[in-house]
Amino acid sequence: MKDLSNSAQSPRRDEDRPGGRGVPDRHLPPGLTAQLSGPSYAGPATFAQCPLLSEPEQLDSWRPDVAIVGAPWDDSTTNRPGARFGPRALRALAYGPGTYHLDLGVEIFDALAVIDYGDALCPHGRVEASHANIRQRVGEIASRGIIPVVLGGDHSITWPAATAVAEARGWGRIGVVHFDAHADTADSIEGNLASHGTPMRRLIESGAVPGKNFVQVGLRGYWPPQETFEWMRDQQMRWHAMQEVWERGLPAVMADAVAEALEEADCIYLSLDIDVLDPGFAPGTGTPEPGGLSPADLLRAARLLALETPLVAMDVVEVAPAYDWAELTINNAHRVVLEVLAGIAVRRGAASRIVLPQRASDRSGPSRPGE
Ligand SMILES: [Mn+2]
Repeated sequence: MKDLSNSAQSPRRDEDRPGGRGVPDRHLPPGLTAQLSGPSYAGPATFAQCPLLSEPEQLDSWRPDVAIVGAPWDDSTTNRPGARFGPRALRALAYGPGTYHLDLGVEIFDALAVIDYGDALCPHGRVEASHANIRQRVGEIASRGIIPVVLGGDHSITWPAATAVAEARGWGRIGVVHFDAHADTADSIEGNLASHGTPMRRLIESGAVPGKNFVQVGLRGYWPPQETFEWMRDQQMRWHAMQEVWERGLPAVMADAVAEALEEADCIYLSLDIDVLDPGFAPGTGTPEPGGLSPADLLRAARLLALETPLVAMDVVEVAPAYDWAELTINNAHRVVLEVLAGIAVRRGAASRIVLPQRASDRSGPSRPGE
């Protein structure tokens, strides 16, 4: 059971935080602590039963390492809508058996202070207002040196979210590792510049993320068309299609992707469209494309990024619960976040306090993440 009010503090905390000094104030009323300490199907629905904060000032006093924030916007979908229900479903329906990471040997929420910062307000049909609210709420997190984990929403929310992170961490200095069945680099779709098929082009055009800093993994199927890929080549984007994953295996592809992402970027934004998974594992999404990744691969790839790159933000998008079956998609999306949180915990120093299980293939001296 995690201790909600007394998460371990990283010794680097004060240096990491602008103006961060002294002991964080992480007091929760005992009744709320009790409410958040029961089984995951009961009590207020916050992500992984983390404390709920709503005000920027509370971020200053609590000083979490990570803030979860919802972006329940799906009016930019080209096919099946419904991702507006993603954040609440991830909070309410995900199965929460515990928080000890078996492979990394880390008690995630002991090593990392994580809070739920609620949702950005997304009034229906008002894309400009909704995207502005997402940009502001993510900015409130990122500008304080806190890692935002954004729960979509359709993929258009990556435009304002990554823009806010670029503003906080360095315009043109972040790299984006983008898992998706689709490149999402169209110029416009049906005249819509803010479609869920266009956010990556907007980020490149604005200069928030240069094309060279984009690495995409998992592309497959029948979209976008050839001229879009020619534009992507002109931007010096890199991508690793499912065909390459099928031929080389994901570990080899990820080694290249990590190296490419860090070539020029100072830090990494992970953008994860759940449709990168095969629809057999993630039917609850707007634009399912057969032939995708398995959870066993995706979870380890996300973990690897958190372990081996300076990851400063992530989003998980396109979770549309109405099309889900038995919470398959919900649980996979939830676990992707847990993998990243565990990886960040180890990277930030929890590794010195844990013993990793030794692999049979590496008896002579296992290399430990964080070393
Ligand atoms: Mn996408």
